[in-house]
Amino acid sequence: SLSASEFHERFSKTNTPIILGDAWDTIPAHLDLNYWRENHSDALVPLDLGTSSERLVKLGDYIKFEDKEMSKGYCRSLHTQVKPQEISFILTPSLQEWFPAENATIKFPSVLGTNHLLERGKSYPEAWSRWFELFISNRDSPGFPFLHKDMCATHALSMQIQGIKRFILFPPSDTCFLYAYGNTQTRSAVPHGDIVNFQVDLKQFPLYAHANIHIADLRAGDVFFCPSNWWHTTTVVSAEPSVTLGGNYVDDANKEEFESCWKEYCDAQKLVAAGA
Ligand SMILES: O=C(O)CCC(=O)C(=O)O
Ligand SMILES: [Fe+2]
Repeated sequence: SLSASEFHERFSKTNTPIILGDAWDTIPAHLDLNYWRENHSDALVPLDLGTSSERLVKLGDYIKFEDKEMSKGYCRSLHTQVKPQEISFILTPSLQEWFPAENATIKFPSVLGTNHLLERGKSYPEAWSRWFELFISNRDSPGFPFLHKDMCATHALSMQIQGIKRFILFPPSDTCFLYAYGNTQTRSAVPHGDIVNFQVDLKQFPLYAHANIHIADLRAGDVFFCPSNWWHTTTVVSAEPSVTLGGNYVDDANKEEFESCWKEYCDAQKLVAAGA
């Protein structure tokens, strides 16, 4: 029953994560495992197998969850056709690349307000105007492989279709405790597996002791708002496999920071293209 303006005032403007429970009327509830099995069994999807290896498999084979090796993989936002060195130039969200017709039917939840990525005539990829990602895994998969924050200060949303997915989160002010690395400083060196098992080695990562961990268990029918610059990683905690539709967007609260990050990103790409 929350209105878009109430959502904006209470959660978006204050950059506060929130689970909107029992939001079935807002999410594409039909996209459960049965649907994927019945309609897209032969489609090839990428599985993240950890330690930088991945493999294309038939979706129907994977979601039987019978093959031990395959079951340890995470079907997530990787690319099926693009070579790794091209990824940063293409920036097509996974659902759009794997299942464009399904992607076209998904609606941005109206409670989240105005999504500025829908505006045309901007330099960022048109594909971002329908920025949805498909995530499927079960408890045998370690989950999203690293603690990170999403690019260009975008907000993230997750629509939980089936199973229970655990988000582990840290506020932006914890960045100094999370051992950020990489060109954009958006990944944490603290191992994902140790975070989700609450076993981080404090001798190796002493500052982690000061971090403020938050846990959000998403149940089927939930919509989760992960505000810009919040660090997050995930794992599945239900016996039932998990199906999540994720996405990223920009509203009034993060527009300015998004635009400045996007400009910086484009400038960096120009340098890379010039051989820097
Ligand atoms: O649903 C998940 O595993 C989280 C995905 C995520 O954080 C991302 O794709 O950036
Ligand atoms: Fe993310």
